[in-house]
Amino acid sequence: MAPTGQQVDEGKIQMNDHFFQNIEPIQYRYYNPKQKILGKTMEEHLRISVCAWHTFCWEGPDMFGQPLFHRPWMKSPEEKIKALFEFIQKLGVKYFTFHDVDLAPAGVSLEKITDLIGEEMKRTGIELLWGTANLTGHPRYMAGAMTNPDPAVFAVAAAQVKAAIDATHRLKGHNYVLWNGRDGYETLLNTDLRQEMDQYGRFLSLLVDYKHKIGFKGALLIEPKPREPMKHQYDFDCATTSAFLRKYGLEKEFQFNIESNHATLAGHTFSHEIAYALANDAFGSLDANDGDLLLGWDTDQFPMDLSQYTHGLYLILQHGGFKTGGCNLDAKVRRQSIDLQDLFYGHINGIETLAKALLHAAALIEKNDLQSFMKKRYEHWHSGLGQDILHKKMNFEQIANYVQTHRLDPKPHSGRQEMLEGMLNL
Ligand code: XUL
Ligand code: CO
Repeated sequence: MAPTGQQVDEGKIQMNDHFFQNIEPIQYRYYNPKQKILGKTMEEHLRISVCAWHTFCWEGPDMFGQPLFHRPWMKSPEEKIKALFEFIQKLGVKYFTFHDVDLAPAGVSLEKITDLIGEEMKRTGIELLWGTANLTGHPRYMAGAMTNPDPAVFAVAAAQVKAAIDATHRLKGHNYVLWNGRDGYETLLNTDLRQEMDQYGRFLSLLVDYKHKIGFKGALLIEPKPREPMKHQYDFDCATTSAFLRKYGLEKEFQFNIESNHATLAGHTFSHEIAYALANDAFGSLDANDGDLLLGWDTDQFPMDLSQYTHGLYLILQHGGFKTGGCNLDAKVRRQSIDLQDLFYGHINGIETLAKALLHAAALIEKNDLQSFMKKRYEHWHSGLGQDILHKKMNFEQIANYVQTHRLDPKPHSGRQEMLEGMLNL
């Protein structure tokens, strides 16, 4: 059994500098992990995590250009793991996330790699926010993993996810994530939509059964994304995925991992997706990044949009904050940022944005102006007519009679959007 971060004695944490020897542990302007805000430390609120795939695995190719990041750790999984943990220690955050293939590519035993990761977790005190399986890269998944027309591909995907959740469980991961980028379709001319949705539903039920069987205590999260690489996705956004989960009776078993850039690709704001998940008791975690609204794809930039994160964290804090989830920096440097120090600038910017947004969001909660405006706006639903309607004491005819007998002629009220925007930003 691999040891994990939770058992670490903080006094025994060692720094093993190798790849980033000339970089001192980062001191931030806003991120102060031990600072208390609304009864919890910043570290406990934000639960910031660094992902293994972008910085440690991605070599920087694009549609027209070759790979150009030749990082010193890319030669072996062992070096990647070393670099990942050294980097996170320099940043001074507490969590990481990984896909099976990030650290255990084809031909490398995930079990052996899990042992190695466990040793690094023990040495550093860093914990696993979530693990996942990459079900998009391998050619066998060309026509989807669980929604593939061939049941043999479904079976291989099931075996892969079983191994990935086993590894996540051994490493005491706080969540297990599914993002199934090819489980959608390009054309209905070759796609049986009902059949594919039934397959996907079946796969998720199998995963739920297995999770309970092994006693995995973390949450199962789905990460909606509307397109890219496929044109239509079965998990387009939180609302579409909620309907899908309800159809298969799975809505109590999954929460959402909401990614800012995925929300905007779906034509929503990040706050909309967060609010929708919270309103349906399905909020789990965040993949914190920014998209470029002028480009039509998932650019995964470091989070810099302060007002978007202020609003998002304000909504989350109002609902009691993160439980098993956190803020995973699912972000990468631009292709021209070729130096190792650029990796630090990107992550530092993201962490500072989250910290500053948390401070703003907490100040908004303390001031209470936005909440009291909202409360007042709906106050009539909390007594008399409003309560009678909501609690089924009136039918359509009785409501119509009420309108007549009370000569109801409601007057419009300002929504005060500009005043509220000022409260959020100033
Ligand atoms: C893809 C994406 C993934 C998931 C994990 O757009 O965001 O990296 O976060 O599979
Ligand atoms: Co993501």
